[in-house]
Amino acid sequence: MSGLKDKLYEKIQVQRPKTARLVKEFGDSVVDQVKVSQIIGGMRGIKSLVTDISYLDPMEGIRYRGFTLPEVLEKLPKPKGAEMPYVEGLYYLLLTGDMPTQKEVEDLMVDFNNRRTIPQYVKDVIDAFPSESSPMAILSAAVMSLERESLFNIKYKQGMSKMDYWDATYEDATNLLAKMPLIGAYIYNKLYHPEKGHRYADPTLDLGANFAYMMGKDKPYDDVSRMYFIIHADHESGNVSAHTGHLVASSLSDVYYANSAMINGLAGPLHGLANQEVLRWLQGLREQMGGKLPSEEEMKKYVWDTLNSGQVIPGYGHAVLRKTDPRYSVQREFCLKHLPEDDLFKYVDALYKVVPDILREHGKAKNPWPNVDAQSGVVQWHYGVTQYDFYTVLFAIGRSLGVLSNIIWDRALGYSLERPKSLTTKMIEDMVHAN
Ligand code: HAX
Repeated sequence: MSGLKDKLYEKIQVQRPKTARLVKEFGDSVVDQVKVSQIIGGMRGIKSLVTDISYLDPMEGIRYRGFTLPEVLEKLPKPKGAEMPYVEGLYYLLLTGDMPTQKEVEDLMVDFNNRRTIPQYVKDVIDAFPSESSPMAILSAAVMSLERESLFNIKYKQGMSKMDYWDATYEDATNLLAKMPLIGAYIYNKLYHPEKGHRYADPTLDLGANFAYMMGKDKPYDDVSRMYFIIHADHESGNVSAHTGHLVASSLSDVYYANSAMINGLAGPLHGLANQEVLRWLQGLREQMGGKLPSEEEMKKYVWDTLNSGQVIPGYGHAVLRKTDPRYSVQREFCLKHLPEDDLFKYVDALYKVVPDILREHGKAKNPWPNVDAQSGVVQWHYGVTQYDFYTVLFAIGRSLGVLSNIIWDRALGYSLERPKSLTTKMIEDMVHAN
């Protein structure tokens, strides 16, 4: 057992009786009421999921295990000379709630590195896709092809005890997490740089640095990758990607099925695809402007034209947040430090000055402030990842950390198969008219 797995098992033993007691002694206590607008409006805000891994406060933004993003970035151990922490350390924190020591993270890094080879058949699956395919579709299929490796499946068929589900799930999840960045880099090189070929992983490098190496990118792209994977890791459980992963896993489908489904949910333009939509939209503006920075009036006109044509402003608004997303702010600070003169960064900055007021005047969006996606494409573009179709793949690699950590805990605490109840429209009409 790695140190992380021992620690996780200790935490599971402490948590199991708490969850069991809640159900046994307080199972009938009421936590929330449901309105018709919530049922028809995508179950918005209904308190019906439980996770201890992260919590999203509408005004403050995300906390991982009680830590804000700046705290996570400051307190997690870092590789020597790096500005951003080990991604492996975040997995430790998400799973256990404890900040790991340098030694604990370095041990975990070795464990990850031992798990990260991708089998040839996965490369064959990726290579079989035509080059104009969506990288998200390829990623989902590549993860799916790995399903035959699932230890959970093998052990389940052998009659594994429910108490051990978490263990096999931990093994599957950690194997998959270690491989995700390699799969991502393989897809990138196949689609966008076939002339360069593929690099083998460097066993001396941590997850973020090895990803940068396999992408063919120099420093500080290792720090960009670490930052990117860490800030995208989790956003509590109700967002489409996290919820999809949890839902699929609730039927005891293994993590390969669940994470592939999570990737498919992330690929929608209202969710993870928004980061590439921002870049596509900004490039449209840049073309209109012949490359020059628009004046405030020109910027306002472009925003209004988008709204008046019935489209949303990508990268703005949020289902839960009601202030600027701290994931946006973390990246903005990175940009101010490393690329203040970047052309696109100036566009994003100029947008920040006009969009919130316009959205308020437009009067629809409940949150006029930018979300994570408004800023993330700019950082990638600056370091030469200009193929914006790929950005959601990067998001998916990060999001896998949170989704898979949650699934391990779902199994440890024996969370049930999800099965909400549906009604017909007529039934709802009858209910409201009867009141
Ligand atoms: N531009 C224009 N209109 C917007 C808007 C925006 N950025 N954000 C919300 N609205 C509109 C909605 O479309 C909705 O209009 P209708 O009443 O006509 O349907 C209205 O304002 C109320 O929406 P809301 O309650 O404020 O927001 P929702 O919870 O329904 O949706 C979204 C949240 C993130 C989907 C929404 O704000 C949006 O479409 N934003 C742009 C796309 C985007 O940036 N998505 C990424 C979000 C972060 C994320 O999950 N990343 O993965």
